Amino acid sequence: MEHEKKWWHNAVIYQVYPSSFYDTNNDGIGDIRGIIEKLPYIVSLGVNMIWLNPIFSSPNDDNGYDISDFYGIMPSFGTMADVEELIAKAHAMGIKILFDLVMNHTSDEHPWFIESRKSKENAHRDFYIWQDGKNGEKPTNWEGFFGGSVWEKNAQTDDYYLHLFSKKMPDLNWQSKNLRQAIYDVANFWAEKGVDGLRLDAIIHIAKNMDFPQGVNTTNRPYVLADQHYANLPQVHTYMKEFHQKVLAGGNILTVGEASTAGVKEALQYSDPKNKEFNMIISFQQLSLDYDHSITHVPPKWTQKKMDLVEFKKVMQNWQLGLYEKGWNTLYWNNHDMPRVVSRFGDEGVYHIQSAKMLATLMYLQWGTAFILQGEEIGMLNADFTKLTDYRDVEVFTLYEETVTKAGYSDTEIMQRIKNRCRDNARTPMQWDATANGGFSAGVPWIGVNNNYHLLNVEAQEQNPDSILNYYRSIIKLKTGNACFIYGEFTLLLANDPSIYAYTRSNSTGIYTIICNFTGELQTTAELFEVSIQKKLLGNYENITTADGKLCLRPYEALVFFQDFIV
Ligand code: TEU
Ligand code: CA
Repeated sequence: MEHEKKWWHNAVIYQVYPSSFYDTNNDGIGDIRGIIEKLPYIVSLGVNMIWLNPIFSSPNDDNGYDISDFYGIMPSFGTMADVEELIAKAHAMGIKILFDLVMNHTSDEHPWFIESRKSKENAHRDFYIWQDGKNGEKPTNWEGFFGGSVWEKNAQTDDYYLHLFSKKMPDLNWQSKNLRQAIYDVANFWAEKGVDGLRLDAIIHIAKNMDFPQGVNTTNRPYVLADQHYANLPQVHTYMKEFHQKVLAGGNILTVGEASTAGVKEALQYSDPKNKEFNMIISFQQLSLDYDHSITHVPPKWTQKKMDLVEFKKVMQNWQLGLYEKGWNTLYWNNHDMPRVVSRFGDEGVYHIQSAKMLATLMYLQWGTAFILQGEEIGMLNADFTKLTDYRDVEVFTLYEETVTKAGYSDTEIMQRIKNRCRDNARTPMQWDATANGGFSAGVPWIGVNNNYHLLNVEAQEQNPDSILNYYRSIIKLKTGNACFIYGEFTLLLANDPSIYAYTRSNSTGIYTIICNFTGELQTTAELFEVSIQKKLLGNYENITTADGKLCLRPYEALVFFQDFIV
C-alpha cells in the first residue's frame, strides 16, 4: 500500500529551546529576535521545520509550560510583532514553524484559575478538577510527574485541585465543554497566524479517571504513579477527534502529540490518518530502557542502568514495523526533558566525535520524522553543574525536597541522580563560539553555559569538514532528499548482536545498509557483509577495515552502504 504523501513526511525538525538559543538584548535569556538572527544557520543545517518550546506569557515555574496567557508572548522573549516577523522570515526561507501548545494544564496565575479557585459557584469553576479530601486526607495517593502528590489544598473553597505537574500547574477539566471550546479557540488563533504545526504537550493526560480510585502502591514512596488513571484513557481519543474537527478540518496543520507512555498500539490509534487524531506522536518508550525499576525510592526516570542493546533493537523494530504504512513514526534521541544523548549512550571522552556521529546515523536514517535538539548537531554534553543552586528545573527541587529533605536520603546520592538524569542537562545555552558564555549572551545567562564551550562550539565545527556539525548536515541531506529514506521498508539485521545496531532501508530502486558499533570496543560482524558490491556513502572513519573476511568495526564506527538495483 502506498502511503498518501504529506509535506511533513520529509520534515526534519530542529528543536529550538528559546531561552537558551541566542540572546540579542543581553538580559541573559534567549529571545525571538535571536532565533530570527540565527535563521540562516538553521537553514544551513538542511532542516525544514523548527519546533519552538512554549513562548507564551508565563510566570516560568516550569519554563513556559505553565501558561498564564495563551494569546500573549512572554515579555522576555519579545513581542507579538517579533513572532509575526519570525513566522514570515522563516517561511520566506523555506522553514516551517511548529508551536508547542499546552492544553493539559495552565499556570495557577491564568485568569481562568484565579477565577476557578474563588468559589464553588464561579463561572470558571469547572475549567479545573476539584475534589474534597477523604477523611482529612488528600483525595487519592496519586503521584505527580514532578514527584509528590497531585493534590493541592485550596484555602478559599476548602478542597483540592489536581495538578499532574507542579502545584503551580493546575490540570484543566476536559469534561467541560466550555473549556474545550476555549482551547480550540486558542489553537485556531495560532493556526490563523500562520503556524504550520502544533505539538500538543502532555496530551495523553487530558482525561482522568473521574472516579478517583487509589493507586496500588508497591514503592516506598508515599504517593504512586498511577498512569492507568491519568494516561491514554479512551476519552483522549474522543477529545482529539473533536479537536481535529474544530481546529484542523480542511487545514494542513501538522499535529504532534506528546505521548510519553504510549506503546505501539496506542500510537497506531493516535496516528492512523483514518482516525483523524494526530499526524504523529512522540513516545518515550524507546528512551526509557535505561531506567532501573528495582530502585523505588525515587521515580523511575531518576534511576539508571546500562541499556541492553538487544532489547532496544526489539523495541525500535516494533515501532518501525508496527506503524509502517499505517500511522507515522518519530525519531529522536533528545529533547528538553532528557539528558544529552552523547553523555547518555555515547562517549564524552576520546570517542566523543565518533559516538555523536554514530548515534545520528543509527537513529535518523530509520523510518519516521526526525527531531533534533539544538546543540545536538555539535555533540553538546550534559551540564557540568556541581551544586543544587546551579540547577533551574522545578522538577529537580521537588525531587530534592521529597527525597533528601523529607525522607532523609543521602544528599550525595540524590545529587548524583540529578547530575545524570535531570532535564537541565538539555537546557544549557547553545554554544556558538569560544567568546564569553559561548557567544550565547553578553549578559549573565539564566542558566550556566557548559565550560566545555571553549572547544565545543559551532564556530570551531564550521571550520572543520570532519566535525559533528558537518556530519549532521550530511545525514540530514541524505534523509530529506531521498524517497527510500522517507518511505522505504525497514529491516533489522543482527537482531541478537549485543553490540551492533544494523538495518536496511529499501525500495524498488535500491537498498541502504546501515551498520553501527554501539560500543567503545572493536567489533566484528557475525555475518559477512558483501561490502565489495556496495558503495560506501557515509561513515565516521576513513576506509573500511576487515578481519578474516569479516567487516570489522572500530569504536563507535558507523557505516552507510548503498546498493543500486538498477544496473
Ligand atoms: O512533558 C510531559 C511529560 O514528560 C509527561 O507527559 C510524562 O508523561 C511523564 O514524565 C511520564 O513519563 C511535557 C513537557 O515536555 C515538559 O517539559 C513539561 O514540564 C511538561 O509537559 C508539563 O507541561
Ligand atoms: Ca534576551
